[in-house]
Amino acid sequence: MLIINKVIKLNKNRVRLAIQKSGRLSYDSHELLKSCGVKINLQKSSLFAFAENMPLDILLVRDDDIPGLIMDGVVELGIIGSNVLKEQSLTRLLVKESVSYTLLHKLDFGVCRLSVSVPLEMKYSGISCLQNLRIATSYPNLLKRYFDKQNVSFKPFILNGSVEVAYNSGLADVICDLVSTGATLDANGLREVETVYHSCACLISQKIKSLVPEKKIFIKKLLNRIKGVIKARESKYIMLHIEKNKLNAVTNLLQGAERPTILELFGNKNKVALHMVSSENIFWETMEQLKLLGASSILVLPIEKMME
Ligand code: PRT
Ligand code: ZN
Repeated sequence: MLIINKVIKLNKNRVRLAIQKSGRLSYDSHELLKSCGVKINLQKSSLFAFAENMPLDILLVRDDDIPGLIMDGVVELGIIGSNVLKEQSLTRLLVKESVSYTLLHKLDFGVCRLSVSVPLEMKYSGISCLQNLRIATSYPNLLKRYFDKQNVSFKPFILNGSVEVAYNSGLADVICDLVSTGATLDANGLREVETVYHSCACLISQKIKSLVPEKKIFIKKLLNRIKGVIKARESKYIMLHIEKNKLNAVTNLLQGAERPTILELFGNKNKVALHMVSSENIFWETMEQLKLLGASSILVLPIEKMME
């Protein structure tokens, strides 16, 4: 904390961004910043880093600390899983602490769901099967909100890690934990029955109104770059040759960010070249359908940057 305070004092005029130091969100957070042109200079302490080319300081912390750092006004920006953000917001409301932040943008990583999972052998016909059971979780508030809505009561058993082993070790009847591929549940003989919350990483800030104009301007610029990076990652540039009378069929198949560009082909009056930015990823199935329509020379290229 001493070092954090020192950084904050030294860089009062710079925007401070908190990201996870090491964990599932760290790599993607660093990559996102790099793609936005932020040149990060990692300090020896590795508790903070600064951008060489922008007024931005980066604090590397545990993910659980990020909502508090934002809401208590220590940093202006944070990248955090919405599961942690929501859970901590509910805790703060319970103890009558203020909950204040602005959600700037949902990010395209850290995607997971908070689910209730039961043993494979358990017969399950609906949430009432969970009435009064002991549920192991690190997210008691999100779980309670979900159960309250359905008028079902349960006994929370709070664990801060290794929730998936709670059933096999006899600590709980069922569990409520984050799931992404489902492999951990499989390995522990459990299956998902209720999705309590859908989560992804988010860029949040202090209440945007409370920031000084210079910081607001910088945050807006960074946000536009982040939006551009995410949009580019979701989009593809497509080029193909097609007969003129098949153009409508082709454009119906491709979700375009904008209208396609059509170019005449040299020495062939019936065919054209079509260039377009697709706002969706192009899968092999789509390429096969294009081929069936008579398209040839189909190229799908990644887009590095995009600005609308
Ligand atoms: O040390 P620090 O406190 O910073 O990190 P942490 O250990 O608390 O969190 P970490 O790094 O494990 O996760 C950070 C964030 O990543 C979470 O808060 C989520 O927003 C997001 N995330 C995305 C996940 C997962 N996917 C995920 N699968 N967090 C955890 N898991 C775990 C889950 O708890 C279970 O143990 O992975 C296992 C299940 O994965 P599958 O693929 O087998 O289903
Ligand atoms: Zn954590």
